[in-house]
Amino acid sequence: MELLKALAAALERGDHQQTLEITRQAIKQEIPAKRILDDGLVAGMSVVGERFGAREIYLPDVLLAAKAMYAGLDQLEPLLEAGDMSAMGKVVIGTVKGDLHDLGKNLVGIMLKGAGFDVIDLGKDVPAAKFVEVAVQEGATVIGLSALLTTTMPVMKDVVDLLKAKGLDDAIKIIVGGAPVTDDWARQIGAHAYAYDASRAVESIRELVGQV
Ligand code: B1M
Repeated sequence: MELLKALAAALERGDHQQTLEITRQAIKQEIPAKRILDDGLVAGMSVVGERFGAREIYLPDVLLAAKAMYAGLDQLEPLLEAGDMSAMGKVVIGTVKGDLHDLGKNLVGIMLKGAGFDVIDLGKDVPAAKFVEVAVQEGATVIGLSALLTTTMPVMKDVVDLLKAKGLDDAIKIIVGGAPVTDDWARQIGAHAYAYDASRAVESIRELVGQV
């Protein structure tokens, strides 16, 4: 659809004003929020990632694209959150220590809230011990870890190991995700689940909550 292509293009240019306006237009035209997200904002950000990886654009461009993505996400958030609000359980989420990428983690949080979960978002650059400490304090049954850098993925294993050392890995389940994270990695470090994207994270977390 032309409008969503224009949205992706505005995000690629890092034009937050246009991203905001086109997102509003798309909402007005009653295009489903999930579609605006996937075919507009996320599609644009994928191109930004490829171009950054190929050194065609640089960090300031990526920062502008992230700012634009937040402008669009702000508009979509109430629609994505407008799901079934019955309490499904408590989930602690965050991006692991050393990692400042939080767009994907925030999306997971938005979708979880929409599905009726109580979400405690610890933000980004979160030390391993903090995840376990807050989950215990708050009586959460799931910890969701996000990592976007290969160098920060090992922090996920630290959280799993810490939970095991405290004998809590039956009571609290860990799900991992983020662009470089795979199902194999999740198995290798002993996490209970892996999800490729935010929608699948919600499905997996529903299953994990059922296991506790
Ligand atoms: Co950075 N960055 N970045 N970056 N950045 C990547 C990740 C990179 C792949 C780009 C590239 O080279 N092609 C590369 C990593 C290479 C690697 O490790 N192999 C990279 C790099 C190198 C860096 C810096 C080191 C650059 C530098 O300083 N020289 C630096 C590191 C800073 C740090 O963290 N310490 C850096 C910085 C940044 C910005 C701050 C500029 C910005 C982040 C802004 C922000 O998040 N607030 C940024 C961005 C935007 C990106 C790319 C372009 C886009 C990431 C993104 O937001 N995607 C990224 C390229 C890419 O991923 N292709 C890149 C959109 C988002 C919706 O998707 O986060 O993947 P994503 O989330 C998805 C799924 O992964 C999944 O669900 C979401 C979709 O539904 N998911 C989960 C995520 N978490 C989940 C958790 C779950 C389940 C699913 O369960 C709990």
